[in-house]
Amino acid sequence: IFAAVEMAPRDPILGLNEAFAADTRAEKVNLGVGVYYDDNGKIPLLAAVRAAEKARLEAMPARGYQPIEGAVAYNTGVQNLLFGKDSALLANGQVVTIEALGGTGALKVGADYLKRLLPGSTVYISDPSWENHRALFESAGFPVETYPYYEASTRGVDFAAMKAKLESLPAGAIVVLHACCHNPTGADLSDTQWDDVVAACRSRGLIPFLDMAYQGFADGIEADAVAVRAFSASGLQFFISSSFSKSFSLYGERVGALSVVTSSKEESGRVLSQIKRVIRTNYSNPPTHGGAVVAAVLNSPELRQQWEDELAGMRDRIRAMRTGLVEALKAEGVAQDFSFVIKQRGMFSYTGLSAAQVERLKNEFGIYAVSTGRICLAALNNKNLGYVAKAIAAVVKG
Ligand code: PLP
Ligand code: TYF
Repeated sequence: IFAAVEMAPRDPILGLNEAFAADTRAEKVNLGVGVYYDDNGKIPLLAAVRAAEKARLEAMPARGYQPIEGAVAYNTGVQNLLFGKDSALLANGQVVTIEALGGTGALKVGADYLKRLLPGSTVYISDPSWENHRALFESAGFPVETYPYYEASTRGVDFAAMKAKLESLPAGAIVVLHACCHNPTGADLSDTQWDDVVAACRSRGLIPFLDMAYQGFADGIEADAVAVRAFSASGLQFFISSSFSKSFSLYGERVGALSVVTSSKEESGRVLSQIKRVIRTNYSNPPTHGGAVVAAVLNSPELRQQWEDELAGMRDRIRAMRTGLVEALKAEGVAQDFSFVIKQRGMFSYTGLSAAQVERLKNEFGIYAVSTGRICLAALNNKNLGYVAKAIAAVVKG
C-alpha cells in the first residue's frame, strides 16, 4: 500500500531545524525557527512555571480525563488575558473558550468548526503569513487566498491595499489576522488601522479570526490585546486562537486556547456544544499538565506578577538585540539603513535579505535563516551578535 507514496515536502521552518542539527560547525547559529532563547542560547524554564510545576508535583494530583473543553480555571485565565477581567463580554457570558493543543491546535479546532458552520466560505490570510496558516485551513477543507499586507519598499504594511481588499470581500469570508507581532514580517497595524479593519469586517459581514501567538512580546499583556479589545467593543462575533508556547516558554507542552465571541450566553451554550463535538472526534480532551501550570500561574497574584516580569525580561532582551544588531551592522560598515529592525515588533524581522544571501549565510557561516529573509531576533545573544553582524555585512556587501 505504500509503494507509490511520494515524499511530502518538509515544513520550511521546522525543516531548517533538522538541517541545523546536522551541521557540525561550532559557530553555527539558528535564526530560523521562532523560539525564544536566553542570553546563554538556552530555551528558558520560567521561574513562575517552575514554581507552579513544583507545587503540582508535590500535590501529586490524579490524572483523570479533563472535560472536553479543558479546565474552567485555565479557560477563565485565558479569557482574562484576552478581554481584561472587567470585560462586559465575559460578564454577559458571550465568550466560549476551550483549551487547545497549542496555537496550532486552536486554529485547527476553529477551522474545523468553521467548516461545519460555513462550508462554502473562503479563508483570507495576510501576504505573507505564518507558513502553517494556509496548509492548516486548506486541510480543514477551505480554499485559502491572501489579502495584501507587507510592502517591501516601505518595510511596513500597505494598509490602503489591505483595507481595499477587505472591503471587497464577500459576506461570510473568514479573515485571519495576526493580533500582534506579525509573523513573519514584524510589521503590525496601528490602533486606528485596527479600528478600520473592524469597520471593514462589520460593513462586509466578514468573520474575523485573530491569531494571538505573541501576547506580551510587543509592549505588554494589556497593550498587545488592542486588536482583541477593538473587536470586543464592536459587537461583532469573532474567533481568537491563543498560544502560550512562547509567552510561557512551554513549547512542547502544547498549551493554547480557542475563544469564540457570540452574541449571547444562550448562543454560547449552543456554540460550545458544537465545538465540543469537533474536539471529541479529534483528540477527545486536552492533556492536563501544561494547562494546569498556566492556570496556576495566571490565578496566583504572586506567580502572575513573576511571570509578567519574566515576560518583560524576554521582551526587553529581544529589543536590546534589535538595537544591538542595527548598531553592529553600522559598525561593520554596512551602508544600507537597517534601522527598520528596531521598529519591527515581536520575535521576527523581515530583513530584506534575498534567498541567495540567506543561502550564503548558511553555506559560508553556518547561520540559518528562512529563505524569505526572516530572522528570529530572539536567537541572538551577546556571544553570537558580533559574528552574525559580520556575516550579514559580508553577504550584503557582496
Ligand atoms: N500562529 C502564529 C502566528 C505563530 O507564529 C505560531 C508559532 O508557533 C503559531 C500560531 C503556533 O503556535 P503553537 O506553537 O503554540 O502551536
Ligand atoms: O514561525 C515560527 O518559526 C514558529 C514556530 O509548523 C513554528 O511559529 C514554525 C513552523 C511550524 C510550527 C511552529
